[in-house]
Amino acid sequence: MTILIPILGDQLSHGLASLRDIERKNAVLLLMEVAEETTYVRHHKRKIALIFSAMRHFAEELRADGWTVDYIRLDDKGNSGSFSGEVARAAKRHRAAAVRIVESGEWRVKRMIDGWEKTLGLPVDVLPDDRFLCSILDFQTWAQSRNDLVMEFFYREMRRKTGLLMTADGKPEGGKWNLDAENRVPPKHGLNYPEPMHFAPDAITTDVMALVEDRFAEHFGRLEKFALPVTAKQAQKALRHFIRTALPDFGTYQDAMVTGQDWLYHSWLSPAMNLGLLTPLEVAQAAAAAYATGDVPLNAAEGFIRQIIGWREYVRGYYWMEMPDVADANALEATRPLPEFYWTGETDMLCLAEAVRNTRDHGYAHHIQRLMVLGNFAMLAGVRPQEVADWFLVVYADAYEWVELPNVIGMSQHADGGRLATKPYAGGGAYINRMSDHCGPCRYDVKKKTGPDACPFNALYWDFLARHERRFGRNRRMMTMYATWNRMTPASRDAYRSSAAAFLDALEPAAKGWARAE
Ligand code: FAD
Ligand code: DLZ
Ligand code: SF4
Repeated sequence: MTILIPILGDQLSHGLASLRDIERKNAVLLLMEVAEETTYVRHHKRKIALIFSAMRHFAEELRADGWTVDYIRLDDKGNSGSFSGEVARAAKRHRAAAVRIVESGEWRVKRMIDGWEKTLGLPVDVLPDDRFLCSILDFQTWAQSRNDLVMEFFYREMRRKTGLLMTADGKPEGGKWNLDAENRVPPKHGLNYPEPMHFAPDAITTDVMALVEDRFAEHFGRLEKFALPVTAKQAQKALRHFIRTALPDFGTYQDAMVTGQDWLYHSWLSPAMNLGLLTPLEVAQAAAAAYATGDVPLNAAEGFIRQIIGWREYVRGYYWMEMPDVADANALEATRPLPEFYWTGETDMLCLAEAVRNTRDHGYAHHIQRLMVLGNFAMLAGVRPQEVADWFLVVYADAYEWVELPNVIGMSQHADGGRLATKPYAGGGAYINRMSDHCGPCRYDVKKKTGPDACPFNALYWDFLARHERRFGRNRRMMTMYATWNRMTPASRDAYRSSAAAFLDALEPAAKGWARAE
């Protein structure tokens, strides 16, 4: 009796639940390169190359390990172009008696899988994805036991559950759960920024890059100098390299932005983790071990581990709890189209131009560029959150909807009405100036408040607060800002609002077709 085991492109883990407790001779593993997944949004070229290369490498490793693997390439004759089509063809080809699959990372794909029992006429066993530390059910149980969804409390539960950075008597290492007060220092001159480990493309990656250049030439992004890890072994090397060279300063400079420094002290491990080449637990454990041996300070280890066992698990739980409605959420009723410069990088605002360049070149921008530059601008400008979400899903090599959507809709656009974040992540030019070196050479003056030469973030910030005073005016965390706004003279308030309006009127909307084919 043959069991067909489809393995999706972000399930490239040897410890995957569907590969456990099964006789190899009874199983056929199916990996599928399908057109629908590459173009339902028109992903960054680097992301497609990464996924195909990692899938092809993983298939080779599985074969070497004694599994029977059926690998469908994008250009194979008869490729139906969809997961459902390929599973149906493979079920027939192998006379499968049943299908076994690990739950998908995306709602869209879950809906496809939910239909398979009926369309295939076979039993379909869907297993929980236990590469995550918190199951979908456990997150919902935690959420139902609370009035709000504050991440910090979820994170403490995860520290207790994993025992990471915990003392023998169940207390947080160093006496505090969260050491952010020691982090987020502005960049200084003379810092040495480490580079992430680069992996030269081998024959498999080179083939895939040629395929991507040929088939997806019109997609956003650059493929040159592709250097991402595409196997678990490479990803483990990248992890060790990060822990040695960058983690010690990760916490301190977590929010810094420096022109031409594309990674600073960040790990760039999200693509490997999200594909399954690294598990979150092994990454967090490696950081905790470096703290235990005295190689990294506590503020760095704690800050990094919090992102992984805290934020990463939290947004995944939030996604499955809030879908599908959250995808359409638009609490701030934002309707503006995404500006064209998100695709071209052609803007005089240097912070934004630099974030888009980074994104185009590497399929990467670090968290503060995503949140406080790209996301912040879109929210202040009132861009429709679904256009922002499409952009973020297209442009990052680590973007899968389960992690991208909560970060965009919840964290950066406040479009869920504050379910994920109690206060919008809004900031004016002063924040960007403090945390970066972008403002000095920018054509706009960050110190000017209004007028054509003033930093646009300044007027947009106050205009945003004014537009949403009914919603945020009583928010305890925003009262000081509203008190400042209300102390201004009517003439000052008008100057902010007309400066913002003039700037927004001149914004060129993005041409259609960048994110989704027309
Ligand atoms: P590091 O700074 O080295 O952090 C370590 C790890 O922590 C990351 O690799 C990631 O796995 C995890 N992490 C950190 N912050 C978050 C977070 N907010 N949510 C989930 N995991 C987190 N991350 C994605 O993996 N995919 C996305 O599509 C994505 N979209 C985002 C969109 C917006 C608007 C924002 C504000 C954040 C988004 N993030 C996303 C979260 C975060 O920005 C990236 O995980 C991080 O920049 C990846 O780079 P890194 O590996 O160098 O991270
Ligand atoms: C993002 C992506 C792309 C571009 N291509 C494929 C593919 O051809 N085959 C595949 O198995 N997965 C691909 N993926 C990932 C999926 O779109 C999807 O994000 C995950 O399977 C999560 O459900
Ligand atoms: Fe960005 Fe304003 Fe600074 Fe220019 S002045 S880099 S637009 S924050």
